[in-house]
Amino acid sequence: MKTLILVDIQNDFVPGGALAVANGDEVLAVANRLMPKFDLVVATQDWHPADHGSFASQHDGVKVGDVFSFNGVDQIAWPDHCVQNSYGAEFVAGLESHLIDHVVQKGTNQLIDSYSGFFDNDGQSTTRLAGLLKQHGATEVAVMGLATDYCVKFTVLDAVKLGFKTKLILPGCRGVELQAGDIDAAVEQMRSAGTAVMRAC
Ligand code: VGL
Ligand code: ZN
Repeated sequence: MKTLILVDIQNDFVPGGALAVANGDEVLAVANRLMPKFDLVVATQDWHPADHGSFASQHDGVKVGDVFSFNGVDQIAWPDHCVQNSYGAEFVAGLESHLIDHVVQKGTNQLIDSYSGFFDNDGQSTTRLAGLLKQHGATEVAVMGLATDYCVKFTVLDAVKLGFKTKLILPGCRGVELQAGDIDAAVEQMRSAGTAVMRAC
């Protein structure tokens, strides 16, 4: 069972979006080319309530990019993005979404962010992703999407922790790079955790 996980290929993460990742739209062609080669395609969708606690707009004195403590977890303050049922939360037009078998939404709890497709950032609650993969008998996953240094990284690290043989498809990823070097550091972290890093595909 070859499984592809597409992470957060949504309007808000591509140029023009609320949390635009530089060249984020370039992952579309890679996703479209790879989907037909996999038996199972699962896409994650960042899916926040309008008053989500990761939004700087919800906190007095907090600006976008600040790190603040949110219910005991360090949280980066983001611009409002991927609000449920908004255009920004939709998959990018041009993504061949009829080839997606399952969509897993995350970040739905107002009180905690969820970068990983598997767990919320406090590691407490799970999405249905792990169960879905097990139900399909998946033991290996390939991961690509947005953003390399946040949702892709945490999804990959959790996949490894859960025992999936995990590949990172680097040409299908683009990152936020809040600080210079964040993307390279994220790739190195994934590699040293046991992820095979594919630099071509
Ligand atoms: C993401 C920041 C906030 C991502 C989601 O998809 O990488 N980053 N929410
Ligand atoms: Zn988010």
